[in-house]
Amino acid sequence: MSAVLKSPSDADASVPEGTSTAAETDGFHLVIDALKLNGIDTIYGVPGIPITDLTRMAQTEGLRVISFRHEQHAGNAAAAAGFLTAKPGICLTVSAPGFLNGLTALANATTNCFPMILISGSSEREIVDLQQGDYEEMDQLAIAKPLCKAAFRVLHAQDIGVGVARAIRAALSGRPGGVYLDLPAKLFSQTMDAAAGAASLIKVVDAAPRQLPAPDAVARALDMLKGAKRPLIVLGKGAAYAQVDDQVRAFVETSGIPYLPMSMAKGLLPDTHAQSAAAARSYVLQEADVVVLVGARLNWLLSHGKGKTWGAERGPKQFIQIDIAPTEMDSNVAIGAPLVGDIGSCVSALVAGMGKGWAKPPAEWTGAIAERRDKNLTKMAATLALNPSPMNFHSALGAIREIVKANPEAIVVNEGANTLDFARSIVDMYLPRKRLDVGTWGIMGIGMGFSVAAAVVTGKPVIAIEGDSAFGFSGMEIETICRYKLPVCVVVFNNNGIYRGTDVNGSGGEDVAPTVFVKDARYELMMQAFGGEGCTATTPAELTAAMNAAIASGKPTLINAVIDQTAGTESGRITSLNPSAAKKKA
Ligand code: ADP
Ligand code: TPW
Ligand code: MG
Repeated sequence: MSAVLKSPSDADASVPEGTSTAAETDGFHLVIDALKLNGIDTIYGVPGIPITDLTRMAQTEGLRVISFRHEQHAGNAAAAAGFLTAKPGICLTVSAPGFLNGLTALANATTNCFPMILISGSSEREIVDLQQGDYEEMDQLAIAKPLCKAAFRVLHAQDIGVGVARAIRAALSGRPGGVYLDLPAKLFSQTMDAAAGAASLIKVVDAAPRQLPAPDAVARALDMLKGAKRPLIVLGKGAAYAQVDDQVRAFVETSGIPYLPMSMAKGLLPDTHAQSAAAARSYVLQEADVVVLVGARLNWLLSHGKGKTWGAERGPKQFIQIDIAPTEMDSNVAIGAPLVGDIGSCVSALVAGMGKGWAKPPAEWTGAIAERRDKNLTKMAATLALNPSPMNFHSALGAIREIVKANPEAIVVNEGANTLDFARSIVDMYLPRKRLDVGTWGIMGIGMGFSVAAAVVTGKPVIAIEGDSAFGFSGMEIETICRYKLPVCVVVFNNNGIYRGTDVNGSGGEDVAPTVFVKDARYELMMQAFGGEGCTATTPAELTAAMNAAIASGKPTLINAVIDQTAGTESGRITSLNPSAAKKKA
């Protein structure tokens, strides 16, 4: 507990008559104490009025303060920290513009079900509400509300404890998400008696209560599963977030059911697991008759559970869905067996209900999957073994695949279009929560923020596999990476642009096409500018050597990996989502 202890002479000089001269605390210290009391040890943010002193004092009081170059990346770091630790990540910003810069990350965290709290300083309520033009005037609370799970404002120092506690509960309980906490400038200098201040703080007990599934819901799910001839499990990032790795594994292995990991659930079981159907994805989605969703939504990433991808012509499928959010059920297709509860409790109840004599899925099904998987893996091995010049996505990722295999504890951060899609399918993951990517929105710009958080939270090496466009959204944060000496190795897949570097200006004018960047850009020089290691790799061997050196040294490194500018496709694997022009070219 920190307090602003006033000496008698201070009191004589500055405290008005009748004011207590006992130990006092203030808004700054109450915010810091409330966070510390709740086990929060790191703040990601950008200083400025009115929170500059808050960042200084937080550092003095033993919190780690990671100061960024732009709030969006601080916010993304907080979100990734939330996903990795299941504690809310904290992003701290100044008012209006800083707040808005952090808001994209808050909305993205909410969309992805990551717990984070955006704390922003704000201007004078009296002036803001009368719209009299205060410094950085904005009604931040109203703007944040529709973009996050909950939003609170604290006006009095004695309510800081409650405000922080409510923010933590809202971020963590039920479906996790982003929370906004508005702290007006005046709050920070408000003083109160230190003992009363300490007593006003709340240590949140059981912020994410377990939620047991109803026994009849478990029985219904088991009945459905018993009748399955071609069952399939889909593991989503909710299952990774829940940190119940042993229970999830027990469910998969006891049931013997083949599973598909969504991208951030890769490694929950090693991608090399015998039951992984990832290399036969299209086949299992089409052919499965009963599907168990474990912390995965039937959104666009799973083609909404219907259509050709799901073998619609073979008739409807039956779904069992495990999720903590009851309203997720039936969001896209009928869920015949909803299992509402926390994933640990739900999968444990299923395993208990299976008992000893549970019949594994028919060999006809698992055999057909194995056959396709082996065929596809053989095909992929042949492609990865090619060594074209210039490098393409496959040959570069073939090298990275081996690096990750040798360093399974490393965290992979991944964004881009082709760079994302190829990396997701080529780079196997071996441990839970080691892959962070563009998530539910397919958002660009998470790269360096997620990398910073991954390094800060885990202390393990981070490998950021970045499209050259994707990297640009957060590239300036390599200074942050250098400043905090973080073990981050950024590999920029440099194909001269968005998707490809080959587009031409249809008008014949001098400007390059909208998707094209400066050719042969030297991204590695950016890292050198801040004292990190920077180099170019034009072959898989050079890439391997540079990555091994980066991991061995732990030094911030940027490798400019030169990729064939003709190799990519429009939007990677989601070309079909581009609207096509009704009017064809003349
Ligand atoms: P993916 O993109 O990997 O398919 P989604 O983000 O779509 O995953 O889905 C994650 C789901 O997990 C969300 O619907 C969320 O409510 C759910 N979830 C998150 N944590 C838990 C938990 N502890 N228990 C149950 N469900 C959870
Ligand atoms: C916040 C649209 C999707 S993918 C992408 C953009 C701009 C970049 C693809 O090029 P990159 O990868 O990274 O070089 P590659 O390997 O295919 O060449 N703004 C935001 N989010 C998204 N998704 C976009 C724009 C987009
Ligand atoms: Mg590119």
